[in-house]
Formats: sequence, C-alpha cells, structure tokens
Amino acid sequence: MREQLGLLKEKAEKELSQCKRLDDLNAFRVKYMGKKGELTKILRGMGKLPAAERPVMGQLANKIRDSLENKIADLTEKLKKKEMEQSLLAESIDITLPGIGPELGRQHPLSLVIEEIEEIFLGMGFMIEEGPEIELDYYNFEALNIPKDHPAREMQDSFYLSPEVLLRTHTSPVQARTMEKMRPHLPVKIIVPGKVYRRDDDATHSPMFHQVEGLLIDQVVRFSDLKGVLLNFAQQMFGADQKIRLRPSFFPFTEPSAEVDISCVMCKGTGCRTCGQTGWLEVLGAGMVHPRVLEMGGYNPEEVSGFAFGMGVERIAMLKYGIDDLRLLFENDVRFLRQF
Ligand code: 2U9
Repeated sequence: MREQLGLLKEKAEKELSQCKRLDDLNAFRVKYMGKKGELTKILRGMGKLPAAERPVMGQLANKIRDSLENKIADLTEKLKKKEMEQSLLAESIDITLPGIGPELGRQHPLSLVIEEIEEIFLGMGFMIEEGPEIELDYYNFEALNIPKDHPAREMQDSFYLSPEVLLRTHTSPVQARTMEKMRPHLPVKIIVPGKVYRRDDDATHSPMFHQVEGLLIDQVVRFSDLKGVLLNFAQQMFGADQKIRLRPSFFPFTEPSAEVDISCVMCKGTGCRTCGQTGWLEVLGAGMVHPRVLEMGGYNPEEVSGFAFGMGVERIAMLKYGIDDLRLLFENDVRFLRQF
C-alpha cells in the first residue's frame, strides 16, 4: 500500500502542476478526493489492512491528502487571481487610441449663395423679409395683378391645396404682404429669399426651387435706380468687370419689364457654349412696379414709384460654381457637397 500511495502522490502532484484553470482544479479534486476519488478509495480500503499497519498507512494517506488539499488551496488562489487579471485585461480600453470624431457638415451651396446675395443687398440698405410657403391665392396672384383667368397662372402651373390656397409659385406674395404691413411707411426696401413651387420637373426645372426677389418703393424711384442696383449686385456677385444688359419683356406685376443679362461668366463675353455664343447670360427679371400693384398694396401710384426684380438661386449657384446639372443641388451626395 505504501508503494500504491507513493505512486498516487507522484501522479497527483504531476497532474496538479498541469492544472491551468479553476475548472481543471475542480476536475482534479473530483478525480482524487471526490466520493469515488482515487485517494478516497485507498482511504476506504484501510479497513482491510492488518491492524498493525493501519496507523502508519492512515497517517501517510492523511498526510498526502492534506498536502494535496493545501496545494489545491494555494493553486486556487493563484488561478483566481490570474483569471481576474485576464478578465480585467480583456475589458481594458486603450485610452491612447485616437478618437472617432463626428463628421462635420457643411453649408449647402444654395445656402452659401443665398447668404452672399443677402450680404450684398444688406450692404445697399435692403432689409430681409420672409413669409409663408403655403399662401393664399390672393397674395400669390390677385395682389400681383394676375386675376383668375390670366394666362400667367398657367405658366406657373401650381400646386393647389384648396381653391384659395396653394404652394407659393414665387416669393412675390411676401412683398405684397410687406407693403400692406408697412404702409404708409417709405421707403419699402426689401429682398425676399425663399423656396417656391411649380409643377415642373426635368433636367433644368425642379418642382421646388429658390428665389430671391427685391422691391424698392419710395417717393421717386427711377428705372435708372434699378439699373444701378442690379449692376452693383452683378459686379459684387460675379466680378468688378461685369456688364449687364436689359431687354424688354413682360410681367403682369411690372411695367415696363425687362430681362436682365450679365456678361458670360465663362467666356467674359466673347461667346462660348454656356452663353450660346451670345456673350450674355439671362439671370434676372425686373421692372417698375405696376401702378395697380402699388395700389393694391395700399400705396398711391401718383405719389410713389418703385422697382422690383427676381432671380432663381439655383441658376446663380450653377453659374457661380460651374455646376452643369441642376439635380446635383438636390441629390445631397456628400462628395458633391464637400466641394463648396
Ligand atoms: C411685388 C411687385 C413686383 C418681382 C419680379 C421678376 C421680375 C422675375 C423671375 C426670375 C427668375 C422668377 O425665379 S424666376 O423664374 N422673376 O423675373 N420678379 S419682377 O416683382 C414684384 C414682386 C412683388 C409686390
């Protein structure tokens, strides 16, 4: 039995030294010291020994058991500590790694252009007015000298919400509202930026686009004042060497009316594909405010006069930044937007 115990001790100690995890230790304890464990079996077999051998063998077996128990206890402590350290290590964060910053947005090219236009007109003493995108038929059409059967209504093919309510087709109703609000104050000197809606959708027309319109009413406002203001705008927006050209036109709300061209931003007036070899680009509409429009706004056309103008922001942005497709402005592709 002494020999048996010696072998068992040797084998157990070797196995114990190979235990790398707490699970291994538990398995080890069951294998040797459990109910059916190898050492337990030997201890149980003591009874069959001659009485003289029992105390010595018993002592030896107990010594081996105590020594194994001590070693298991030591190793349990060590492995617990090791496993704790490992789990802490696995949870640890490298605080020296570079952070993931939020991606910074940019201003949309249309916003940039609107702000630039606003700055230029603020510099000439205009105020900025805004108004509702859902508008009454009265302010969108009637107050602008476009009665119910007028062909200009069809040209602006509109989104109606009810017979008297629609998405505004231009920002002009804001000027009409501002005249009502300010009368009889002079001057009325405003620009109105904003979204407008028309039933149009192709390569050069979007159902929603942006306008900036302007209105100046005072005691004596002349056509030459209009030309001066628009030339100043064109030169600040597109360069000090800009020229402008006015051609006769028609709008129901102005008389006389004009289409306003600027010299081509691509070829500087020599003629190219962008300007169709003319050297000119049409970018604005303008005119002297129609006496009936002044009247409906509450001003006496015998006592005051005014000019008005309007421009499409998308067109200005495309010319300014050399954008060749309107739709790029509405697709919100960051690769496009990041360039401005
Ligand atoms: C009031 C009186 C007069 C606003 C004007 C234009 C000429 C014009 C177009 C330019 C390109 C619209 O975006 S566009 O399609 N606009 O040509 N707009 S005069 O005249 C007004 C407005 C309000 C009370």
